[in-house]
Amino acid sequence: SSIKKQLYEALANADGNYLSGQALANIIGCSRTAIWKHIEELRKSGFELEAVRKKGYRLISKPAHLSEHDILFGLATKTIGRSFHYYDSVESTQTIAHKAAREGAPEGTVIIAGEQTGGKGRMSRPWHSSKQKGIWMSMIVRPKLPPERAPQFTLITAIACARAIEEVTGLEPHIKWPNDILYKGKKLTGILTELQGEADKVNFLIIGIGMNVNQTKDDFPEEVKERATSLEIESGNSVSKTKVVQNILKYFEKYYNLYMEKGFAPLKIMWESYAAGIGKPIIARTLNGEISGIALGITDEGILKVEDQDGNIHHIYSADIEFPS
Ligand code: BTX
Repeated sequence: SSIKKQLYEALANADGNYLSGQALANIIGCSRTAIWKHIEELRKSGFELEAVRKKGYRLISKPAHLSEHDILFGLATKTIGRSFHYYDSVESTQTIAHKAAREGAPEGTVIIAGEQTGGKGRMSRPWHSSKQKGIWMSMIVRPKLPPERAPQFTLITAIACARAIEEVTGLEPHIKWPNDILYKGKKLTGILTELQGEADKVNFLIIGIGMNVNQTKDDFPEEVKERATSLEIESGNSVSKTKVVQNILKYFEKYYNLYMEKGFAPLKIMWESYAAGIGKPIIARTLNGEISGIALGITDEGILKVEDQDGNIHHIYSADIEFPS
């Protein structure tokens, strides 16, 4: 909230000196009760604050991890991320976002967590979300569109993530249809788009992004160690999660607006510039079986086209893709 942000600014500007509740109330223009309440809020977000009778409040340290404040300070968006909730530890940011959306959370609301104890991928597969090492977040959007357009949001989000990675680290990632971002074939990021809608319209989408940022190889569990990587492993430096989040939100807003205005065509071109495996042999595992062939590209709807060895062209709506070696 804006009181919380102003409170943080006032305490940060005080340079470790005490400010009384009344002084803070005067600076911000609110009641002392509101100050007290927002001091508690700051504590919950990981700020260490000292309260001394007759002296007031003093900022001892701000959280070393992602914080709403740091993210909001440098955020260049109009709607995406303007409503923002950080949690230290949750089961899954998707679950929290679904609940918030049902309760009316506005377009662009972002839920972000330091750690997920039950992070999930597609088809209820686990998503490892180790503490403070990555970006675990969900965005709520409410586009006025029919539900069949929802899968395109996975592709739009992938472009935004790839762009943000490039901008912050200089690495050049690839997108593997539909929902993975890879670097040298290893998984950096997974995207999970969930839909709440009716037959003819989307009520809301929850777009989950799990991005590995500062893990070392040993931070990954055995089952994914060989197939996963992080920005730190690939760039050789520790990477600011705050900056990456700010950039994901910035590019997502930009591409989302472009999409609502001009449709998927301009995004398709961008998507193709990042795509891995187009023109190459792939195996697509769908719920109805396996299709092997050459990936031709995507349609204007974002559907994958694969040509099998008999020359039949298959339209694939959802699958796990493997690049045979
Ligand atoms: P997916 O089904 O395409 O990928 C899941 C698979 O990826 C797992 O079965 C495992 O093999 C592998 N995997 C698990 N964790 C990691 C990891 N940290 N890095 C690389 N590979 C891994 C991908 O689903 C979609 C993931 C979305 C995650 C976000 S995090 C914020 C939001 N909350 C939530 O619970 N999910 C989303």
